[in-house]
Amino acid sequence: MRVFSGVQPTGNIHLGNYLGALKQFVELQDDNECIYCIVDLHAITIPKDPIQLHEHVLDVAALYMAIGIDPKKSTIFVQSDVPGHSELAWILTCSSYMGELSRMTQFKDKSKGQESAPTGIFSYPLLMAADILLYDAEVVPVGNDQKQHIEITRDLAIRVNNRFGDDTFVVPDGRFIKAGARVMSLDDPTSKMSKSAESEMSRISLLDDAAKIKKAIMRATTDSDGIIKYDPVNKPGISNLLSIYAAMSGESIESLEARYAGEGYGTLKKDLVEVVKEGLAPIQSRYAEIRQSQELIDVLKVGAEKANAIAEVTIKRVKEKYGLGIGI
Ligand code: ATP
Ligand code: LTN
Repeated sequence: MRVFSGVQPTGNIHLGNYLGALKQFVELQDDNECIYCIVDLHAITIPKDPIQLHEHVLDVAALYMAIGIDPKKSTIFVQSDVPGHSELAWILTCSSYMGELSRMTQFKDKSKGQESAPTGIFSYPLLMAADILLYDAEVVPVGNDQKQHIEITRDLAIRVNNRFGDDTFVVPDGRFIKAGARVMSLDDPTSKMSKSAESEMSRISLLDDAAKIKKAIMRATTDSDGIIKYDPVNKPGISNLLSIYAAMSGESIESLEARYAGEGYGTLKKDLVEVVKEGLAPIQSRYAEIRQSQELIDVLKVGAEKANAIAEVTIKRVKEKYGLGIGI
Protein backbone atom coordinates (compact mmCIF):
# COMPACT_ATOMS: atom_id res chain seq x y z
CA MET A 1 0.00 0.00 0.00
CA ARG A 2 1.06 3.58 -0.56
CA VAL A 3 1.33 5.36 2.81
CA PHE A 4 1.65 9.14 3.25
CA SER A 5 1.96 11.28 6.35
CA GLY A 6 3.37 14.60 7.44
CA VAL A 7 4.62 16.41 10.51
CA GLN A 8 4.88 20.16 10.95
CA PRO A 9 8.39 21.54 11.53
CA THR A 10 7.48 23.33 14.74
CA GLY A 11 10.18 22.13 17.14
CA ASN A 12 9.57 20.45 20.50
CA ILE A 13 8.68 17.06 18.99
CA HIS A 14 7.58 15.20 22.11
CA LEU A 15 6.79 11.75 23.45
CA GLY A 16 3.14 12.16 22.38
CA ASN A 17 4.13 12.81 18.77
CA TYR A 18 6.54 9.89 18.92
CA LEU A 19 4.33 7.27 20.58
CA GLY A 20 1.15 8.52 18.89
CA ALA A 21 2.34 8.98 15.34
CA LEU A 22 6.04 8.69 14.48
CA LYS A 23 6.53 5.18 15.85
CA GLN A 24 3.78 3.99 13.51
CA PHE A 25 5.65 5.53 10.59
CA VAL A 26 8.61 3.26 11.34
CA GLU A 27 6.46 0.14 11.73
CA LEU A 28 4.66 0.71 8.43
CA GLN A 29 7.77 1.04 6.29
CA ASP A 30 8.61 -2.68 6.12
CA ASP A 31 5.45 -3.73 4.30
CA ASN A 32 4.41 -0.58 2.48
CA GLU A 33 5.64 2.15 0.17
CA CYS A 34 5.92 5.01 2.63
CA ILE A 35 6.28 8.72 1.89
CA TYR A 36 6.96 10.99 4.86
CA CYS A 37 6.84 14.72 4.48
CA ILE A 38 7.93 17.71 6.54
CA VAL A 39 5.09 20.10 5.96
CA ASP A 40 6.74 23.52 6.00
CA LEU A 41 3.99 25.17 3.94
CA HIS A 42 1.55 24.25 6.70
CA ALA A 43 3.91 25.73 9.28
CA ILE A 44 3.73 29.21 7.72
CA THR A 45 -0.03 29.43 8.31
CA ILE A 46 1.25 31.08 11.48
CA PRO A 47 4.16 33.50 10.81
CA LYS A 48 7.53 31.89 11.54
CA ASP A 49 11.04 33.25 11.85
CA PRO A 50 12.66 32.10 8.55
CA ILE A 51 15.96 31.00 10.09
CA GLN A 52 14.23 29.07 12.84
CA LEU A 53 11.81 27.47 10.38
CA HIS A 54 14.71 26.23 8.26
CA GLU A 55 16.39 24.75 11.35
CA HIS A 56 13.16 23.07 12.44
CA VAL A 57 12.74 21.49 9.01
CA LEU A 58 16.18 19.90 9.33
CA ASP A 59 15.47 18.95 12.96
CA VAL A 60 12.37 16.98 11.97
CA ALA A 61 14.14 15.35 9.03
CA ALA A 62 16.98 14.24 11.32
CA LEU A 63 14.48 13.01 13.91
CA TYR A 64 12.62 11.00 11.27
CA MET A 65 15.87 9.20 10.52
CA ALA A 66 16.96 8.97 14.16
CA ILE A 67 13.77 7.13 15.19
CA GLY A 68 14.35 4.59 12.45
CA ILE A 69 12.73 5.81 9.24
CA ASP A 70 15.13 4.37 6.72
CA PRO A 71 15.60 6.51 3.60
CA LYS A 72 16.37 3.34 1.64
CA LYS A 73 12.87 2.08 2.39
CA SER A 74 10.88 5.31 2.71
CA THR A 75 10.83 8.65 0.94
CA ILE A 76 11.59 11.61 3.21
CA PHE A 77 11.20 15.11 1.76
CA VAL A 78 10.21 18.71 2.43
CA GLN A 79 6.77 19.79 1.19
CA SER A 80 7.83 23.10 -0.39
CA ASP A 81 10.48 21.29 -2.47
CA VAL A 82 7.63 19.76 -4.49
CA PRO A 83 5.61 22.48 -6.27
CA GLY A 84 2.73 20.07 -6.91
CA HIS A 85 1.47 20.54 -3.33
CA SER A 86 0.66 24.21 -3.84
CA GLU A 87 -0.62 23.60 -7.35
CA LEU A 88 -3.03 20.86 -6.37
CA ALA A 89 -4.12 22.81 -3.28
CA TRP A 90 -5.37 25.61 -5.57
CA ILE A 91 -7.20 23.19 -7.85
CA LEU A 92 -8.85 21.60 -4.81
CA THR A 93 -9.71 25.08 -3.48
CA CYS A 94 -11.82 25.48 -6.59
CA SER A 95 -13.69 22.26 -5.81
CA SER A 96 -14.36 23.12 -2.16
CA TYR A 97 -17.02 25.08 -0.30
CA MET A 98 -16.70 27.88 2.26
CA GLY A 99 -19.25 26.05 4.42
CA GLU A 100 -17.30 22.82 4.82
CA LEU A 101 -14.09 24.69 5.62
CA SER A 102 -15.86 26.96 8.12
CA ARG A 103 -17.07 23.88 9.98
CA MET A 104 -13.57 22.49 10.64
CA THR A 105 -12.95 22.45 14.39
CA GLN A 106 -9.31 23.44 13.97
CA PHE A 107 -10.37 26.57 12.07
CA LYS A 108 -13.07 27.39 14.62
CA ASP A 109 -10.64 26.91 17.54
CA LYS A 110 -7.83 28.91 16.02
CA SER A 111 -9.79 31.74 14.36
CA LYS A 112 -12.31 32.39 17.15
CA GLY A 113 -14.48 34.22 14.66
CA GLN A 114 -12.02 37.11 14.30
CA GLU A 115 -11.82 39.24 11.17
CA SER A 116 -8.02 38.93 11.38
CA ALA A 117 -8.04 35.10 11.34
CA PRO A 118 -5.37 34.01 8.82
CA THR A 119 -6.67 32.73 5.48
CA GLY A 120 -3.99 30.01 5.66
CA ILE A 121 -5.68 28.51 8.73
CA PHE A 122 -8.96 28.49 6.80
CA SER A 123 -7.55 26.74 3.74
CA TYR A 124 -5.16 24.48 5.72
CA PRO A 125 -7.29 21.36 5.06
CA LEU A 126 -7.07 21.88 1.29
CA LEU A 127 -3.27 21.85 1.39
CA MET A 128 -3.38 18.73 3.56
CA ALA A 129 -5.81 17.08 1.10
CA ALA A 130 -3.43 18.02 -1.73
CA ASP A 131 -0.50 16.42 0.16
CA ILE A 132 -2.35 13.14 0.36
CA LEU A 133 -4.07 13.06 -3.06
CA LEU A 134 -0.90 14.09 -4.90
CA TYR A 135 0.67 10.72 -4.07
CA ASP A 136 -2.39 8.49 -4.60
CA ALA A 137 -1.95 7.53 -0.94
CA GLU A 138 -4.17 4.73 0.29
CA VAL A 139 -3.33 4.95 3.98
CA VAL A 140 -2.65 8.02 6.13
CA PRO A 141 -1.37 7.32 9.67
CA VAL A 142 -2.29 10.22 11.96
CA GLY A 143 -3.57 11.01 15.43
CA ASN A 144 -7.29 11.11 16.21
CA ASP A 145 -7.24 14.90 16.11
CA GLN A 146 -6.77 14.67 12.33
CA LYS A 147 -9.99 12.70 11.66
CA GLN A 148 -11.88 15.69 10.28
CA HIS A 149 -9.02 16.52 7.92
CA ILE A 150 -9.01 12.98 6.52
CA GLU A 151 -12.79 13.13 6.14
CA ILE A 152 -12.68 16.35 4.08
CA THR A 153 -9.86 14.86 1.95
CA ARG A 154 -12.09 11.90 1.18
CA ASP A 155 -15.08 14.16 0.45
CA LEU A 156 -13.02 16.24 -1.98
CA ALA A 157 -11.62 13.17 -3.73
CA ILE A 158 -15.08 11.65 -4.12
CA ARG A 159 -16.54 14.96 -5.33
CA VAL A 160 -13.86 15.41 -7.99
CA ASN A 161 -14.11 11.73 -8.98
CA ASN A 162 -17.88 12.08 -9.41
CA ARG A 163 -17.25 14.91 -11.82
CA PHE A 164 -14.24 13.58 -13.76
CA GLY A 165 -14.15 9.81 -13.17
CA ASP A 166 -12.86 7.44 -10.49
CA ASP A 167 -9.40 7.40 -12.08
CA THR A 168 -8.82 11.01 -10.94
CA PHE A 169 -8.01 10.48 -7.25
CA VAL A 170 -7.42 7.54 -4.95
CA VAL A 171 -9.77 7.91 -1.97
CA PRO A 172 -7.53 7.50 1.11
CA ASP A 173 -8.23 5.92 4.49
CA GLY A 174 -7.01 7.29 7.80
CA ARG A 175 -5.17 4.97 10.15
CA PHE A 176 -5.82 6.40 13.57
CA ILE A 177 -3.90 5.70 16.72
CA LYS A 178 -5.58 3.79 19.55
CA ALA A 179 -6.96 5.76 22.49
CA GLY A 180 -4.21 4.39 24.78
CA ALA A 181 -1.58 5.95 22.54
CA ARG A 182 -2.73 9.43 23.49
CA VAL A 183 -0.04 10.80 25.76
CA MET A 184 -1.28 13.35 28.27
CA SER A 185 0.45 16.40 29.67
CA LEU A 186 2.66 15.61 32.68
CA ASP A 187 1.59 18.60 34.74
CA ASP A 188 -2.07 18.49 33.68
CA PRO A 189 -2.97 14.90 32.76
CA THR A 190 -6.46 15.88 31.65
CA SER A 191 -5.13 17.64 28.53
CA LYS A 192 -2.91 16.12 25.84
CA MET A 193 0.84 16.55 25.73
CA SER A 194 1.35 19.34 23.20
CA LYS A 195 4.15 21.23 21.45
CA SER A 196 2.49 24.54 22.09
CA ALA A 197 1.79 24.22 25.83
CA GLU A 198 3.64 26.97 27.65
CA SER A 199 4.98 24.85 30.48
CA GLU A 200 8.15 22.91 29.60
CA MET A 201 7.29 20.54 32.45
CA SER A 202 4.13 19.46 30.60
CA ARG A 203 6.08 17.44 28.06
CA ILE A 204 9.20 15.44 27.37
CA SER A 205 10.73 16.40 24.06
CA LEU A 206 12.66 13.71 22.23
CA LEU A 207 15.85 15.73 22.58
CA ASP A 208 15.51 16.58 26.30
CA ASP A 209 18.57 15.82 28.43
CA ALA A 210 18.58 13.47 31.41
CA ALA A 211 18.08 16.26 33.96
CA LYS A 212 15.00 17.63 32.20
CA ILE A 213 13.49 14.14 31.79
CA LYS A 214 14.01 13.47 35.48
CA LYS A 215 12.56 16.79 36.59
CA ALA A 216 9.45 16.51 34.41
CA ILE A 217 8.66 12.94 35.46
CA MET A 218 9.41 13.38 39.17
CA ARG A 219 7.19 16.47 39.22
CA ALA A 220 4.38 14.89 37.19
CA THR A 221 0.96 15.49 38.67
CA THR A 222 -0.57 12.45 40.38
CA ASP A 223 -3.40 11.89 42.85
CA SER A 224 -2.80 11.32 46.53
CA ASP A 225 -4.27 7.85 47.17
CA GLY A 226 -0.97 6.11 46.48
CA ILE A 227 -2.39 3.16 44.52
CA ILE A 228 -0.69 2.22 41.25
CA LYS A 229 -3.62 1.32 39.02
CA TYR A 230 -4.55 2.12 35.41
CA ASP A 231 -7.76 4.14 35.61
CA PRO A 232 -7.63 7.10 33.19
CA VAL A 233 -10.93 8.61 34.41
CA ASN A 234 -10.26 8.65 38.15
CA LYS A 235 -6.47 8.49 38.13
CA PRO A 236 -5.35 10.30 34.97
CA GLY A 237 -1.85 11.15 36.21
CA ILE A 238 -0.70 7.69 37.26
CA SER A 239 -2.49 6.13 34.26
CA ASN A 240 -0.57 8.43 31.92
CA LEU A 241 2.74 7.43 33.54
CA LEU A 242 1.81 3.74 33.27
CA SER A 243 0.93 4.06 29.61
CA ILE A 244 4.14 5.95 28.80
CA TYR A 245 6.06 3.26 30.72
CA ALA A 246 4.30 0.48 28.80
CA ALA A 247 4.78 2.13 25.41
CA MET A 248 8.47 2.85 26.01
CA SER A 249 9.38 -0.52 27.55
CA GLY A 250 7.08 -2.91 25.70
CA GLU A 251 5.84 -4.33 29.02
CA SER A 252 2.04 -4.52 29.38
CA ILE A 253 0.16 -2.19 31.72
CA GLU A 254 -1.24 -5.23 33.64
CA SER A 255 2.25 -6.53 34.21
CA LEU A 256 3.41 -3.11 35.43
CA GLU A 257 0.42 -2.87 37.80
CA ALA A 258 1.32 -6.26 39.25
CA ARG A 259 5.01 -5.45 39.56
CA TYR A 260 4.43 -2.10 41.28
CA ALA A 261 1.53 -3.23 43.52
CA GLY A 262 2.21 -1.86 47.01
CA GLU A 263 5.04 0.44 45.86
CA GLY A 264 4.88 4.22 46.12
CA TYR A 265 4.55 6.61 43.17
CA GLY A 266 8.16 7.69 43.75
CA THR A 267 9.50 4.23 42.87
CA LEU A 268 7.45 4.04 39.70
CA LYS A 269 8.53 7.54 38.69
CA LYS A 270 12.22 6.83 39.34
CA ASP A 271 12.08 3.69 37.21
CA LEU A 272 10.18 5.50 34.49
CA VAL A 273 12.92 8.15 34.36
CA GLU A 274 15.40 5.36 33.54
CA VAL A 275 13.10 3.74 30.97
CA VAL A 276 12.55 7.04 29.15
CA LYS A 277 16.23 7.96 29.32
CA GLU A 278 17.25 4.56 27.94
CA GLY A 279 14.56 4.71 25.25
CA LEU A 280 15.58 8.16 24.06
CA ALA A 281 19.37 7.78 24.34
CA PRO A 282 19.87 5.88 21.06
CA ILE A 283 17.51 8.28 19.24
CA GLN A 284 19.44 11.25 20.62
CA SER A 285 22.85 9.92 19.67
CA ARG A 286 21.73 9.02 16.14
CA TYR A 287 20.10 12.44 15.89
CA ALA A 288 23.31 14.25 16.88
CA GLU A 289 25.21 12.36 14.20
CA ILE A 290 22.66 12.81 11.40
CA ARG A 291 21.68 16.43 12.11
CA GLN A 292 25.10 17.78 11.19
CA SER A 293 25.88 15.40 8.35
CA GLN A 294 25.72 16.08 4.63
CA GLU A 295 23.80 12.82 4.38
CA LEU A 296 20.72 14.60 5.72
CA ILE A 297 20.67 17.11 2.86
CA ASP A 298 21.33 14.32 0.34
CA VAL A 299 18.43 12.28 1.70
CA LEU A 300 16.09 15.28 1.37
CA LYS A 301 17.30 15.97 -2.18
CA VAL A 302 16.76 12.39 -3.30
CA GLY A 303 13.43 12.37 -1.44
CA ALA A 304 12.27 15.51 -3.25
CA GLU A 305 13.25 14.00 -6.61
CA LYS A 306 11.32 10.81 -5.89
CA ALA A 307 8.32 12.74 -4.59
CA ASN A 308 8.37 15.10 -7.59
CA ALA A 309 8.40 12.19 -10.02
CA ILE A 310 5.14 10.88 -8.50
CA ALA A 311 3.59 14.33 -8.06
CA GLU A 312 4.19 15.38 -11.67
CA VAL A 313 2.22 12.41 -12.98
CA THR A 314 -0.74 13.25 -10.74
CA ILE A 315 -0.65 16.95 -11.62
CA LYS A 316 -0.59 16.16 -15.35
CA ARG A 317 -3.55 13.81 -14.97
CA VAL A 318 -5.56 16.26 -12.88
CA LYS A 319 -4.81 19.22 -15.16
CA GLU A 320 -6.03 17.20 -18.13
CA LYS A 321 -9.26 16.38 -16.33
CA TYR A 322 -9.90 20.05 -15.56
CA GLY A 323 -8.83 21.21 -19.03
CA LEU A 324 -5.88 23.21 -17.71
CA GLY A 325 -2.66 23.98 -19.61
CA ILE A 326 -1.64 22.73 -23.03
CA GLY A 327 -0.76 19.20 -21.94
CA ILE A 328 3.02 19.52 -21.56
P1 ATP B 1 0.05 21.40 18.93
O1 ATP B 1 0.91 21.89 20.05
O2 ATP B 1 -0.04 22.39 17.80
O3 ATP B 1 -1.24 20.84 19.42
P2 ATP B 1 0.88 18.70 18.58
O4 ATP B 1 1.79 18.49 19.71
O5 ATP B 1 -0.52 18.19 18.67
O6 ATP B 1 0.88 20.23 18.24
P3 ATP B 1 1.12 17.97 15.75
O7 ATP B 1 2.20 18.46 14.87
O8 ATP B 1 -0.24 18.56 15.57
O9 ATP B 1 1.58 18.12 17.29
O10 ATP B 1 1.02 16.41 15.66
C1 ATP B 1 1.88 15.51 15.00
C2 ATP B 1 1.30 14.12 15.19
O11 ATP B 1 1.41 13.70 16.57
C3 ATP B 1 -0.19 14.02 14.85
O12 ATP B 1 -0.45 12.83 14.14
C4 ATP B 1 -0.87 14.04 16.19
O13 ATP B 1 -2.12 13.40 16.19
C5 ATP B 1 0.14 13.29 17.08
N1 ATP B 1 0.05 13.74 18.47
C6 ATP B 1 0.18 15.02 18.91
N2 ATP B 1 0.07 15.08 20.26
C7 ATP B 1 -0.14 13.82 20.69
C8 ATP B 1 -0.33 13.21 21.98
N3 ATP B 1 -0.30 13.94 23.10
N4 ATP B 1 -0.51 11.89 22.06
C9 ATP B 1 -0.51 11.13 20.94
N5 ATP B 1 -0.34 11.63 19.68
C10 ATP B 1 -0.16 12.94 19.55
N1 LTN C 1 -2.26 18.40 9.86
C1 LTN C 1 -1.27 17.43 10.27
C2 LTN C 1 0.02 17.52 9.52
C3 LTN C 1 -0.16 17.17 8.06
C4 LTN C 1 -0.45 15.88 7.54
C5 LTN C 1 -0.53 16.05 6.12
C6 LTN C 1 -0.65 14.62 8.11
C7 LTN C 1 -0.11 18.03 7.01
N2 LTN C 1 -0.32 17.35 5.83
C8 LTN C 1 -0.83 14.99 5.28
C9 LTN C 1 -0.93 13.57 7.25
C10 LTN C 1 -1.04 13.74 5.86
C11 LTN C 1 -1.00 17.66 11.77
O1 LTN C 1 -1.14 18.74 12.26
N3 LTN C 1 -0.60 16.63 12.43
